[in-house]
Amino acid sequence: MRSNIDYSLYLVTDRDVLVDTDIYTDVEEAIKGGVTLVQIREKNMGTLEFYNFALKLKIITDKYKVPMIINDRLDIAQAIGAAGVHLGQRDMPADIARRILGDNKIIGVSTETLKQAQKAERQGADYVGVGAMFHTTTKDDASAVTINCLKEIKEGISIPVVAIGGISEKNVSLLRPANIDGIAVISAILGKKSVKIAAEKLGILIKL
Ligand code: TZP
Ligand code: MG
Repeated sequence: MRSNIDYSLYLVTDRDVLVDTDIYTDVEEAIKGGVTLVQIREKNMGTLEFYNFALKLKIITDKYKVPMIINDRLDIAQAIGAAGVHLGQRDMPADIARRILGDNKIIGVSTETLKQAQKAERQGADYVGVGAMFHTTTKDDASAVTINCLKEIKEGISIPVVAIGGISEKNVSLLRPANIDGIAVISAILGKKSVKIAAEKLGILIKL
């Protein structure tokens, strides 16, 4: 359980959407552009590769004092001393993850309904991710969540709510009625030629 975490501009990694540079440069540029939290999400990496990858990225996030969260893999999070984990509905249950990781780690859970979000909160999650809000090509199995449902989730739980899925500078303002705590993006930052400028632009838009 960690409070005082800034969820406002949450970057999730995916090496497949990068334009020219490498992920290390891009994550650093994104942080310079204002990203407040980074999640390492790698679906097709063996343990050793994932461990080395996350360790290298943590040097960058530590340099800027930005918390780094690992998708799914509690063991990798523990091994590198990450700030926490992000869990899907088919990953380790949040209460078990809490028992393993202790109270000082951030635990986030992906949710699509109020029921799932309430369960995550009961199980000790620090925040929920909600989506996909808009069409996304970055995750094949993401289902659609309406702005109304996002609002209902925000009003129905007390932990922070982060929207995800297809969020870009063009549609981010549509989320405003839900009064959420942050947006999580992959392609709207990492898919852009200037990652830093993309992060800066989104950072301005979320404050409007
Ligand atoms: N979970 C729900 S949608 C999504 C994840 C990880 C992908 C978000 O990627 P993008 O590029 O910001 O749409
Ligand atoms: Mg997962």
